[in-house]
Amino acid sequence: MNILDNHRATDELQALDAAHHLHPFTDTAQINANGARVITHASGVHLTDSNGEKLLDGMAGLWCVNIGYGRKELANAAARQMSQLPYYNTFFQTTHPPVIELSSTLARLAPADLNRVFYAGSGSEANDTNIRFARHYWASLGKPDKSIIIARKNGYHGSTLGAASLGGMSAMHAQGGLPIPDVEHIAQPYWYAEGRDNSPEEFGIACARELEFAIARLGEKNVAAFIAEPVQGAGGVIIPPSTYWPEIQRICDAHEILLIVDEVICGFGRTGNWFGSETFGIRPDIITIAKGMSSGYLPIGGSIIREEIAEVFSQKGGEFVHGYTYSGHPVACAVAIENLRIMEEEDVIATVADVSAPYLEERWLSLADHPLVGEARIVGMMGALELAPEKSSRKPFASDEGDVGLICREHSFSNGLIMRHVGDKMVMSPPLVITKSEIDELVELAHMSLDQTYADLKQRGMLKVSQ
Ligand code: PXG
Repeated sequence: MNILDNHRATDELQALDAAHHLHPFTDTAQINANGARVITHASGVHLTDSNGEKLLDGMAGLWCVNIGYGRKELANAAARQMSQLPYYNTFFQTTHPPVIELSSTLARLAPADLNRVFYAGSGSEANDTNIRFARHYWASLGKPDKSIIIARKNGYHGSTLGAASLGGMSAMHAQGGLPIPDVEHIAQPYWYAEGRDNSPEEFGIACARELEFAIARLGEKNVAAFIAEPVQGAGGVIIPPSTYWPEIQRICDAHEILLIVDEVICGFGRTGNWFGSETFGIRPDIITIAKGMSSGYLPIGGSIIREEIAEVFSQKGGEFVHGYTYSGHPVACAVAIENLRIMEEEDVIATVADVSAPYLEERWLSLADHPLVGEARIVGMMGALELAPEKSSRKPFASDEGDVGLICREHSFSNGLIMRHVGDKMVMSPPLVITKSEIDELVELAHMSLDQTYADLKQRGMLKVSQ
């Protein structure tokens, strides 16, 4: 039997899935009525479903399969480590070679003096660590009142209680009594939707100044940290105006607060450098990492902390009463090491910066000419299209937000392209190893999906502007 065909028939799989599996970020009634799409294998940038249909994965899984699917070296690294030491913890004065190797590799690759790594199983867990770390850091310096974390509306930092509180997704806060205490949210630098008559540059400064106003309002003595993604991914690939990050950096330098940069999506090449912080000239105190670190082959996340801060923390903090069973899991570490080795050996980042990202940019931005597209934007290998009822007014559709995006997403899936919709924005973030001809395929399928969506909207009378 072919190992790849070792599964039940599609309808049987769907019925069992509906009966026993609850999906994340999913309306259960809806998925069970439609039947989930069953993905059975993958290679390079393509997925195959249980009916043998091939899909171009324009999302790299969930923004994570940076080196593409089917890399045997990663499977072999996992198998080797599983045979030698499948598990041991890093609590109680113990360690193991893979976690040591990975930590020193990350310290070498991470910006400047980010040198010490605390591991988690995911980006969410790592951001929970960051909350506890930042608060305990200030407490150990005799400033226990510094506990407020300032974050942003429409930011995404994960799904655990702490990380979802840092996130600024109102739909998430509405379920389960969030946010936790001492988290404040300021405006996001989303010029297209919120910039009104300001130029992007003016708007970038105005949004950044909200941080300074928040620090003044809350009292610097009460603020522990500011957290933000270099580019908001799940929020819809919101690329800040060029003025934003320099002003944020100035404010963080001028005040005694930690700057936590969530690199879970932007890290490991997505923006054309190893880290988004390099692309935007940010000097973080802590970065959150996950996803691309292992190209998603195994779950692993972490926080990389600036040497000086980690040193103070180690000298004054005593025991940090925090950790996960799988902090520094040896097999996940071995896979991450192999993933990073391949990225370095194959010069993945340089190829992105010099070849793939410029080509994807040229092709992606050409979609801005489509009558349904109000704006096309891209940085590195992540981009968005603002679907709009009229070309240049930046006004939304009269229909509920997300209705149009969903229609386009469905067309895209039927055409064999995985794009995600965030409201009425289409976003893409393909594996970094996508070739030029695969980029052509992606953009042509996206174009076709836009045409079909446009025809649908016309037919249904949905090309109406919100009043
Ligand atoms: N920070 C950022 C910036 C993220 O994008 C997390 C933290 C949380 O990581 P974990 O590993 O706990 O999921 C993320 C995750 C989407 C989508 O649909 C995005 C994420 C996760 C799931 C879905 O865009 N980002």
